[in-house]
Amino acid sequence: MTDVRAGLGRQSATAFDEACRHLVGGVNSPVRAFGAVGGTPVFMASGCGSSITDVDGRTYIDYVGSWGPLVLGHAHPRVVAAVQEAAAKGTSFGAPTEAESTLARMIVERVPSIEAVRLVNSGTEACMSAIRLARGFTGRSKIVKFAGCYHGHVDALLVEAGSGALTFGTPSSPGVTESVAGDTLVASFNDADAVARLFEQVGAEIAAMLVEPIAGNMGLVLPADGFLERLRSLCTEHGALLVFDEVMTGFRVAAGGAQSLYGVSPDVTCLGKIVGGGLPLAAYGGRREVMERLSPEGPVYQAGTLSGNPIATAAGIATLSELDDGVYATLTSRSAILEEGLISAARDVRLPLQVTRVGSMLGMFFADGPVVDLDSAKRSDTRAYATFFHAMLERGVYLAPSQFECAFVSAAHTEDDIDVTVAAARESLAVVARS
Ligand code: KE4
Repeated sequence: MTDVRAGLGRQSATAFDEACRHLVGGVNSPVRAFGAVGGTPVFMASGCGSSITDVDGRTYIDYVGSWGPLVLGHAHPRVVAAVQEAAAKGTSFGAPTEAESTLARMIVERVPSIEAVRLVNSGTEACMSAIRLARGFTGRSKIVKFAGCYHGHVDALLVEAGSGALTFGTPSSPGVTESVAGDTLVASFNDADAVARLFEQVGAEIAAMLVEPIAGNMGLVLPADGFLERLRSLCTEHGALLVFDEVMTGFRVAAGGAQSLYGVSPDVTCLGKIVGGGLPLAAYGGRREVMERLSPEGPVYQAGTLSGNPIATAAGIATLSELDDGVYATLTSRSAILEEGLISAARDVRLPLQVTRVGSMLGMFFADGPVVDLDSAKRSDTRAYATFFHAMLERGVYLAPSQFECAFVSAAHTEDDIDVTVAAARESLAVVARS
């Protein structure tokens, strides 16, 4: 029987009280506050390989991995050494460095659709800049996004489907103006016909379509056969740019990202998470004809004090350097064992659990039928997920504190980690079944 830890650690509770004194909500990113699963957030103190340790000294097998960046696991020796060596030479210059060129070359070598790239500091910044670039390149204003896809806290993308046939966006957050949201059209993921209708109606005004090629922010939702190919052809036909947001999938599902798995080339790709090795670094890149519209070559402005920061580029270079075919094969095989274990455990307690997986990204929906878009994702039993989350936490397994996120397996997760996780899931699913 896995040791079931009673309740929350005392030190985490104290740390949360202290954090709430000066940090809004006690956190620096909302999902960390455990709002979706209830309870008080666990404060972490350190990580090593596949495990993470909280301020009470409790250690967990970590499937959050900082929301994706830690594909090598925590504190990988090569990444730590690279960061230490870079830091000792100075933390920032605000001037070009050779490391930025090295990382740019590594990105171009791995992602064939990218001929030129710009390094930035977050996925949000990459997506925000890609939109501006697309509008500058096409001279058009409208952006198409998909319900349930998340691209960071960009005003133009904090938009949900409005009413009415044209699905003009309405703000999904106060502070986003109607005029900004009005330039964003929202379609349903995997509904290519709805996108075709949008193009029929306002195609000449559409600058770009932005999509997570594998959606990871409504849980893990795979593109239907032909969906991405259809988006590609619609954008080509109407002169809009196809932008793949591969902040999560880039270097995660394959060296060349989702676009290499599905054989669909976007005009621009947004990257983040893994490309920075756990440090604040992201990127966007694409066809040179598009990218050269960016300042200083072109008129589309985008800048950043810490863009291409030497410490972050060192972490990114060290991380990408470790990711060879053998690592991807191991990531996939270990993740497949976990997927099968979860499916089998849910079947044994007759719980409706949909498990989705691409490479080392997994999703779990407590839902009766397949999840193909936001509406079907929302039919999941989020209370069941919350119960599962806490039961797993008590058994030493740290999952995303939200049903609408993904689990990530790292190269540091051993077969034993997977076995322990499946055993904990078997017990935790029994808890859900009894609740
Ligand atoms: P950041 O600005 O958080 O670096 O990246 C935004 C972003 C853009 N595109 C995709 C596909 C993303 O998944 C993200 C950020 N992902 C979330 C987790 N699903 C970050 C976690 C958080 O917000 O704290």
